[in-house]
Amino acid sequence: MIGFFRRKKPQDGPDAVQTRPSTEELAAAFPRAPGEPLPADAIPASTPVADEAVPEADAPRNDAGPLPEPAAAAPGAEEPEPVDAAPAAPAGKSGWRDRLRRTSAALGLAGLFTRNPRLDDDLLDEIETALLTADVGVPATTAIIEDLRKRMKEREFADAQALLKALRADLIALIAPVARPLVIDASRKPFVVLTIGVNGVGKTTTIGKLARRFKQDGHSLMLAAGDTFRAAAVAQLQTWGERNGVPVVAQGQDADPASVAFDALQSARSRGFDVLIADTAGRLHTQTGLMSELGKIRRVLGKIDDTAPHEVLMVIDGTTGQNALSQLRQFHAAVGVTGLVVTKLDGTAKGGVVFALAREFGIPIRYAGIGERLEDLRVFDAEAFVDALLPEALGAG
Ligand SMILES: Nc1nc2c(ncn2[C@@H]2O[C@H](COP(=O)(O)OP(=O)(O)O)[C@@H](O)[C@H]2O)c(=O)[nH]1
Ligand SMILES: [Mg+2]
Repeated sequence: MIGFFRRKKPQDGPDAVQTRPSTEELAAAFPRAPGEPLPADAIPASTPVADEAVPEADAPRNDAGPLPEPAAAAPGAEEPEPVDAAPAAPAGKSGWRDRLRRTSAALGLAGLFTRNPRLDDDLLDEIETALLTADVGVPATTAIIEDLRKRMKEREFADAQALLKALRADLIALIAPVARPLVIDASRKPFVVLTIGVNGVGKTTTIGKLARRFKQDGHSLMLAAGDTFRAAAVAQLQTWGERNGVPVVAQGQDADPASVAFDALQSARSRGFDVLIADTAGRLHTQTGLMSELGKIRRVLGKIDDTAPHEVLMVIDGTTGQNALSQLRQFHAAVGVTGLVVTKLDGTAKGGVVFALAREFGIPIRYAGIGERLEDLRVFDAEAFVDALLPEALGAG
């Protein structure tokens, strides 16, 4: 049978069947087919992982691979190079504002308030529509609008500008609790970051950005090429490693990702690195077999250090809108997410999903991706984010 590889998983119940696409279908789905040669300086696997150390590492690799998700797998998702032609975002709040234009435009509040609107229910309706358009989601939008309506009825606002100030405060209050930066615990050596998410969301790019950041902060670090589904994915991580002068542990394409993670942690520990960041293949949150593979990676890391991974960092593509919620729900159930990175906030009108994520899960948002360059990863800052979405005059005040 060349076409489909099917496997029935007993725990999935009688009707659950894993359907795998053929190599040809995958090649068509991923514009750059596997097969790119690995750089010669890849650090080889030092020791093969003993069977007893990885008892779960028995599933054939063919059974676990990413499928593209229409909303997330953007063309060019496999480019190892960032777009160096585009300048990095300016530092500070202006960088956020510069990059979040589309979401800001979707909110459309700047235009609304320059028209000097009347303080009435129509104004609230307009704000409600703007929040929904930017994908803030119904529950978070309703909570904000009801709060503003109540306070308007109580005559708390002198004018529309005062209401906008209250909106700003409400938006910040919604996300401030999740703006908790990632702190590398120096007593965990190495501090292990497991990076997960759907295909094409920006995991590998984010790892490259993080490597730069951690190095600048004085941490020594190592990367693990745990996306073994495509040779190109291994090469992409190695390119980021080279750019940052950071070693990459790889076993090449088709290696068991749990084995790569195990090997990398052993190596990072024996060489005394401060941080290990492990990449993984993208997977759909609906693919039960692939989701359980993440649990396996987690367990295998725990065999070397029972506190590892110290951060399960889920990367979410900000352009996916409300779909991000079901992705996070499933990944969290499978592997326990401890932190989020929301990427591509520079290219979306749907950046409001950050508010929905914050309200529904309360999981810390560690970083925001606001561009493709190494510098374009910001520690998530609730005020800077909200002010980038609202009229400038208000943000400055
Ligand atoms: N505009 C923009 N593009 C990004 C950002 N983060 C990643 N990308 C792009 O998203 C695409 C997929 O990234 P990649 O790291 O390969 O995704 P992965 O499949 O999750 O590892 C690449 O073209 C990246 O340059 C971001 O914050 N902004
Ligand atoms: Mg990747």
